[in-house]
Amino acid sequence: MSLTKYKMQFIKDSIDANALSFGTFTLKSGRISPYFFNAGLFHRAAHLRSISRAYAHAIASHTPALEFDVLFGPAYKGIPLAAATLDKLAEMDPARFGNVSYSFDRKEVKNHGEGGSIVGAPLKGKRVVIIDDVMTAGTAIRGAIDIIKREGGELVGIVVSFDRQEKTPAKEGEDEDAPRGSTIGAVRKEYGIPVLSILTLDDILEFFRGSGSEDELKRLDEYQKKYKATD
Ligand code: OMP
Repeated sequence: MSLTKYKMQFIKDSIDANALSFGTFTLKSGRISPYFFNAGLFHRAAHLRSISRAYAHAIASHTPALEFDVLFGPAYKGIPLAAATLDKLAEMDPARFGNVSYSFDRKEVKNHGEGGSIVGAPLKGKRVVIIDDVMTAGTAIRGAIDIIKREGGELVGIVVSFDRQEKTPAKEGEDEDAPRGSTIGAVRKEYGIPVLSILTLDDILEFFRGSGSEDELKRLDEYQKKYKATD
């Protein structure tokens, strides 16, 4: 397996934006990780262009083709991602994506003016793809799925920027070291939909294998051996 040109470029841009950083990080799960991916750091124009292009590429190149009407970006982090990615999709393939819409939720429901909790395209009866940053425990994604259900939309896919490929933390009484699946895998099975990601930890390992950064590679490799999910 070799990294595609667009994955290579996105890894380089992620390091340049400091969105992919190496050191010692405590995760939401309490695990101590030698790396962290922070999609919020793609705020410079050139970086926003890079991440939205990478999302658009992941969506457009998925097989079988992902057919959808609305790209839904949950507040707050998903909002600029949805708008910028849809713009890139329409630029890449106007015939296929020119009529797709975006929307997002309000954190506080507005009961004056136009009212409601969705801004942008209504979701009722629409095929919806969720765009989000990183899925760890899946809390944010499950919140977005509830919104789509409540609004009468049909969830057909999810796209995230980074898949850490980690097993879920052990539940009470479970052995932490026992093999387990990932949250992304669980969401795929539960909803029967594709969950795409621009990059995975495997991609980062491959990148370092090719670049001779032995120290990073060793730490990442050890971490992956310890926490890699079965799916
Ligand atoms: P869920 O909404 O529970 O899936 O968690 C997503 C959160 O994981 C993000 O909002 C971050 O706080 C966190 N996170 C990252 O963004 N990047 C990482 O590389 C690792 C984590 C994490 O804490 O696991």
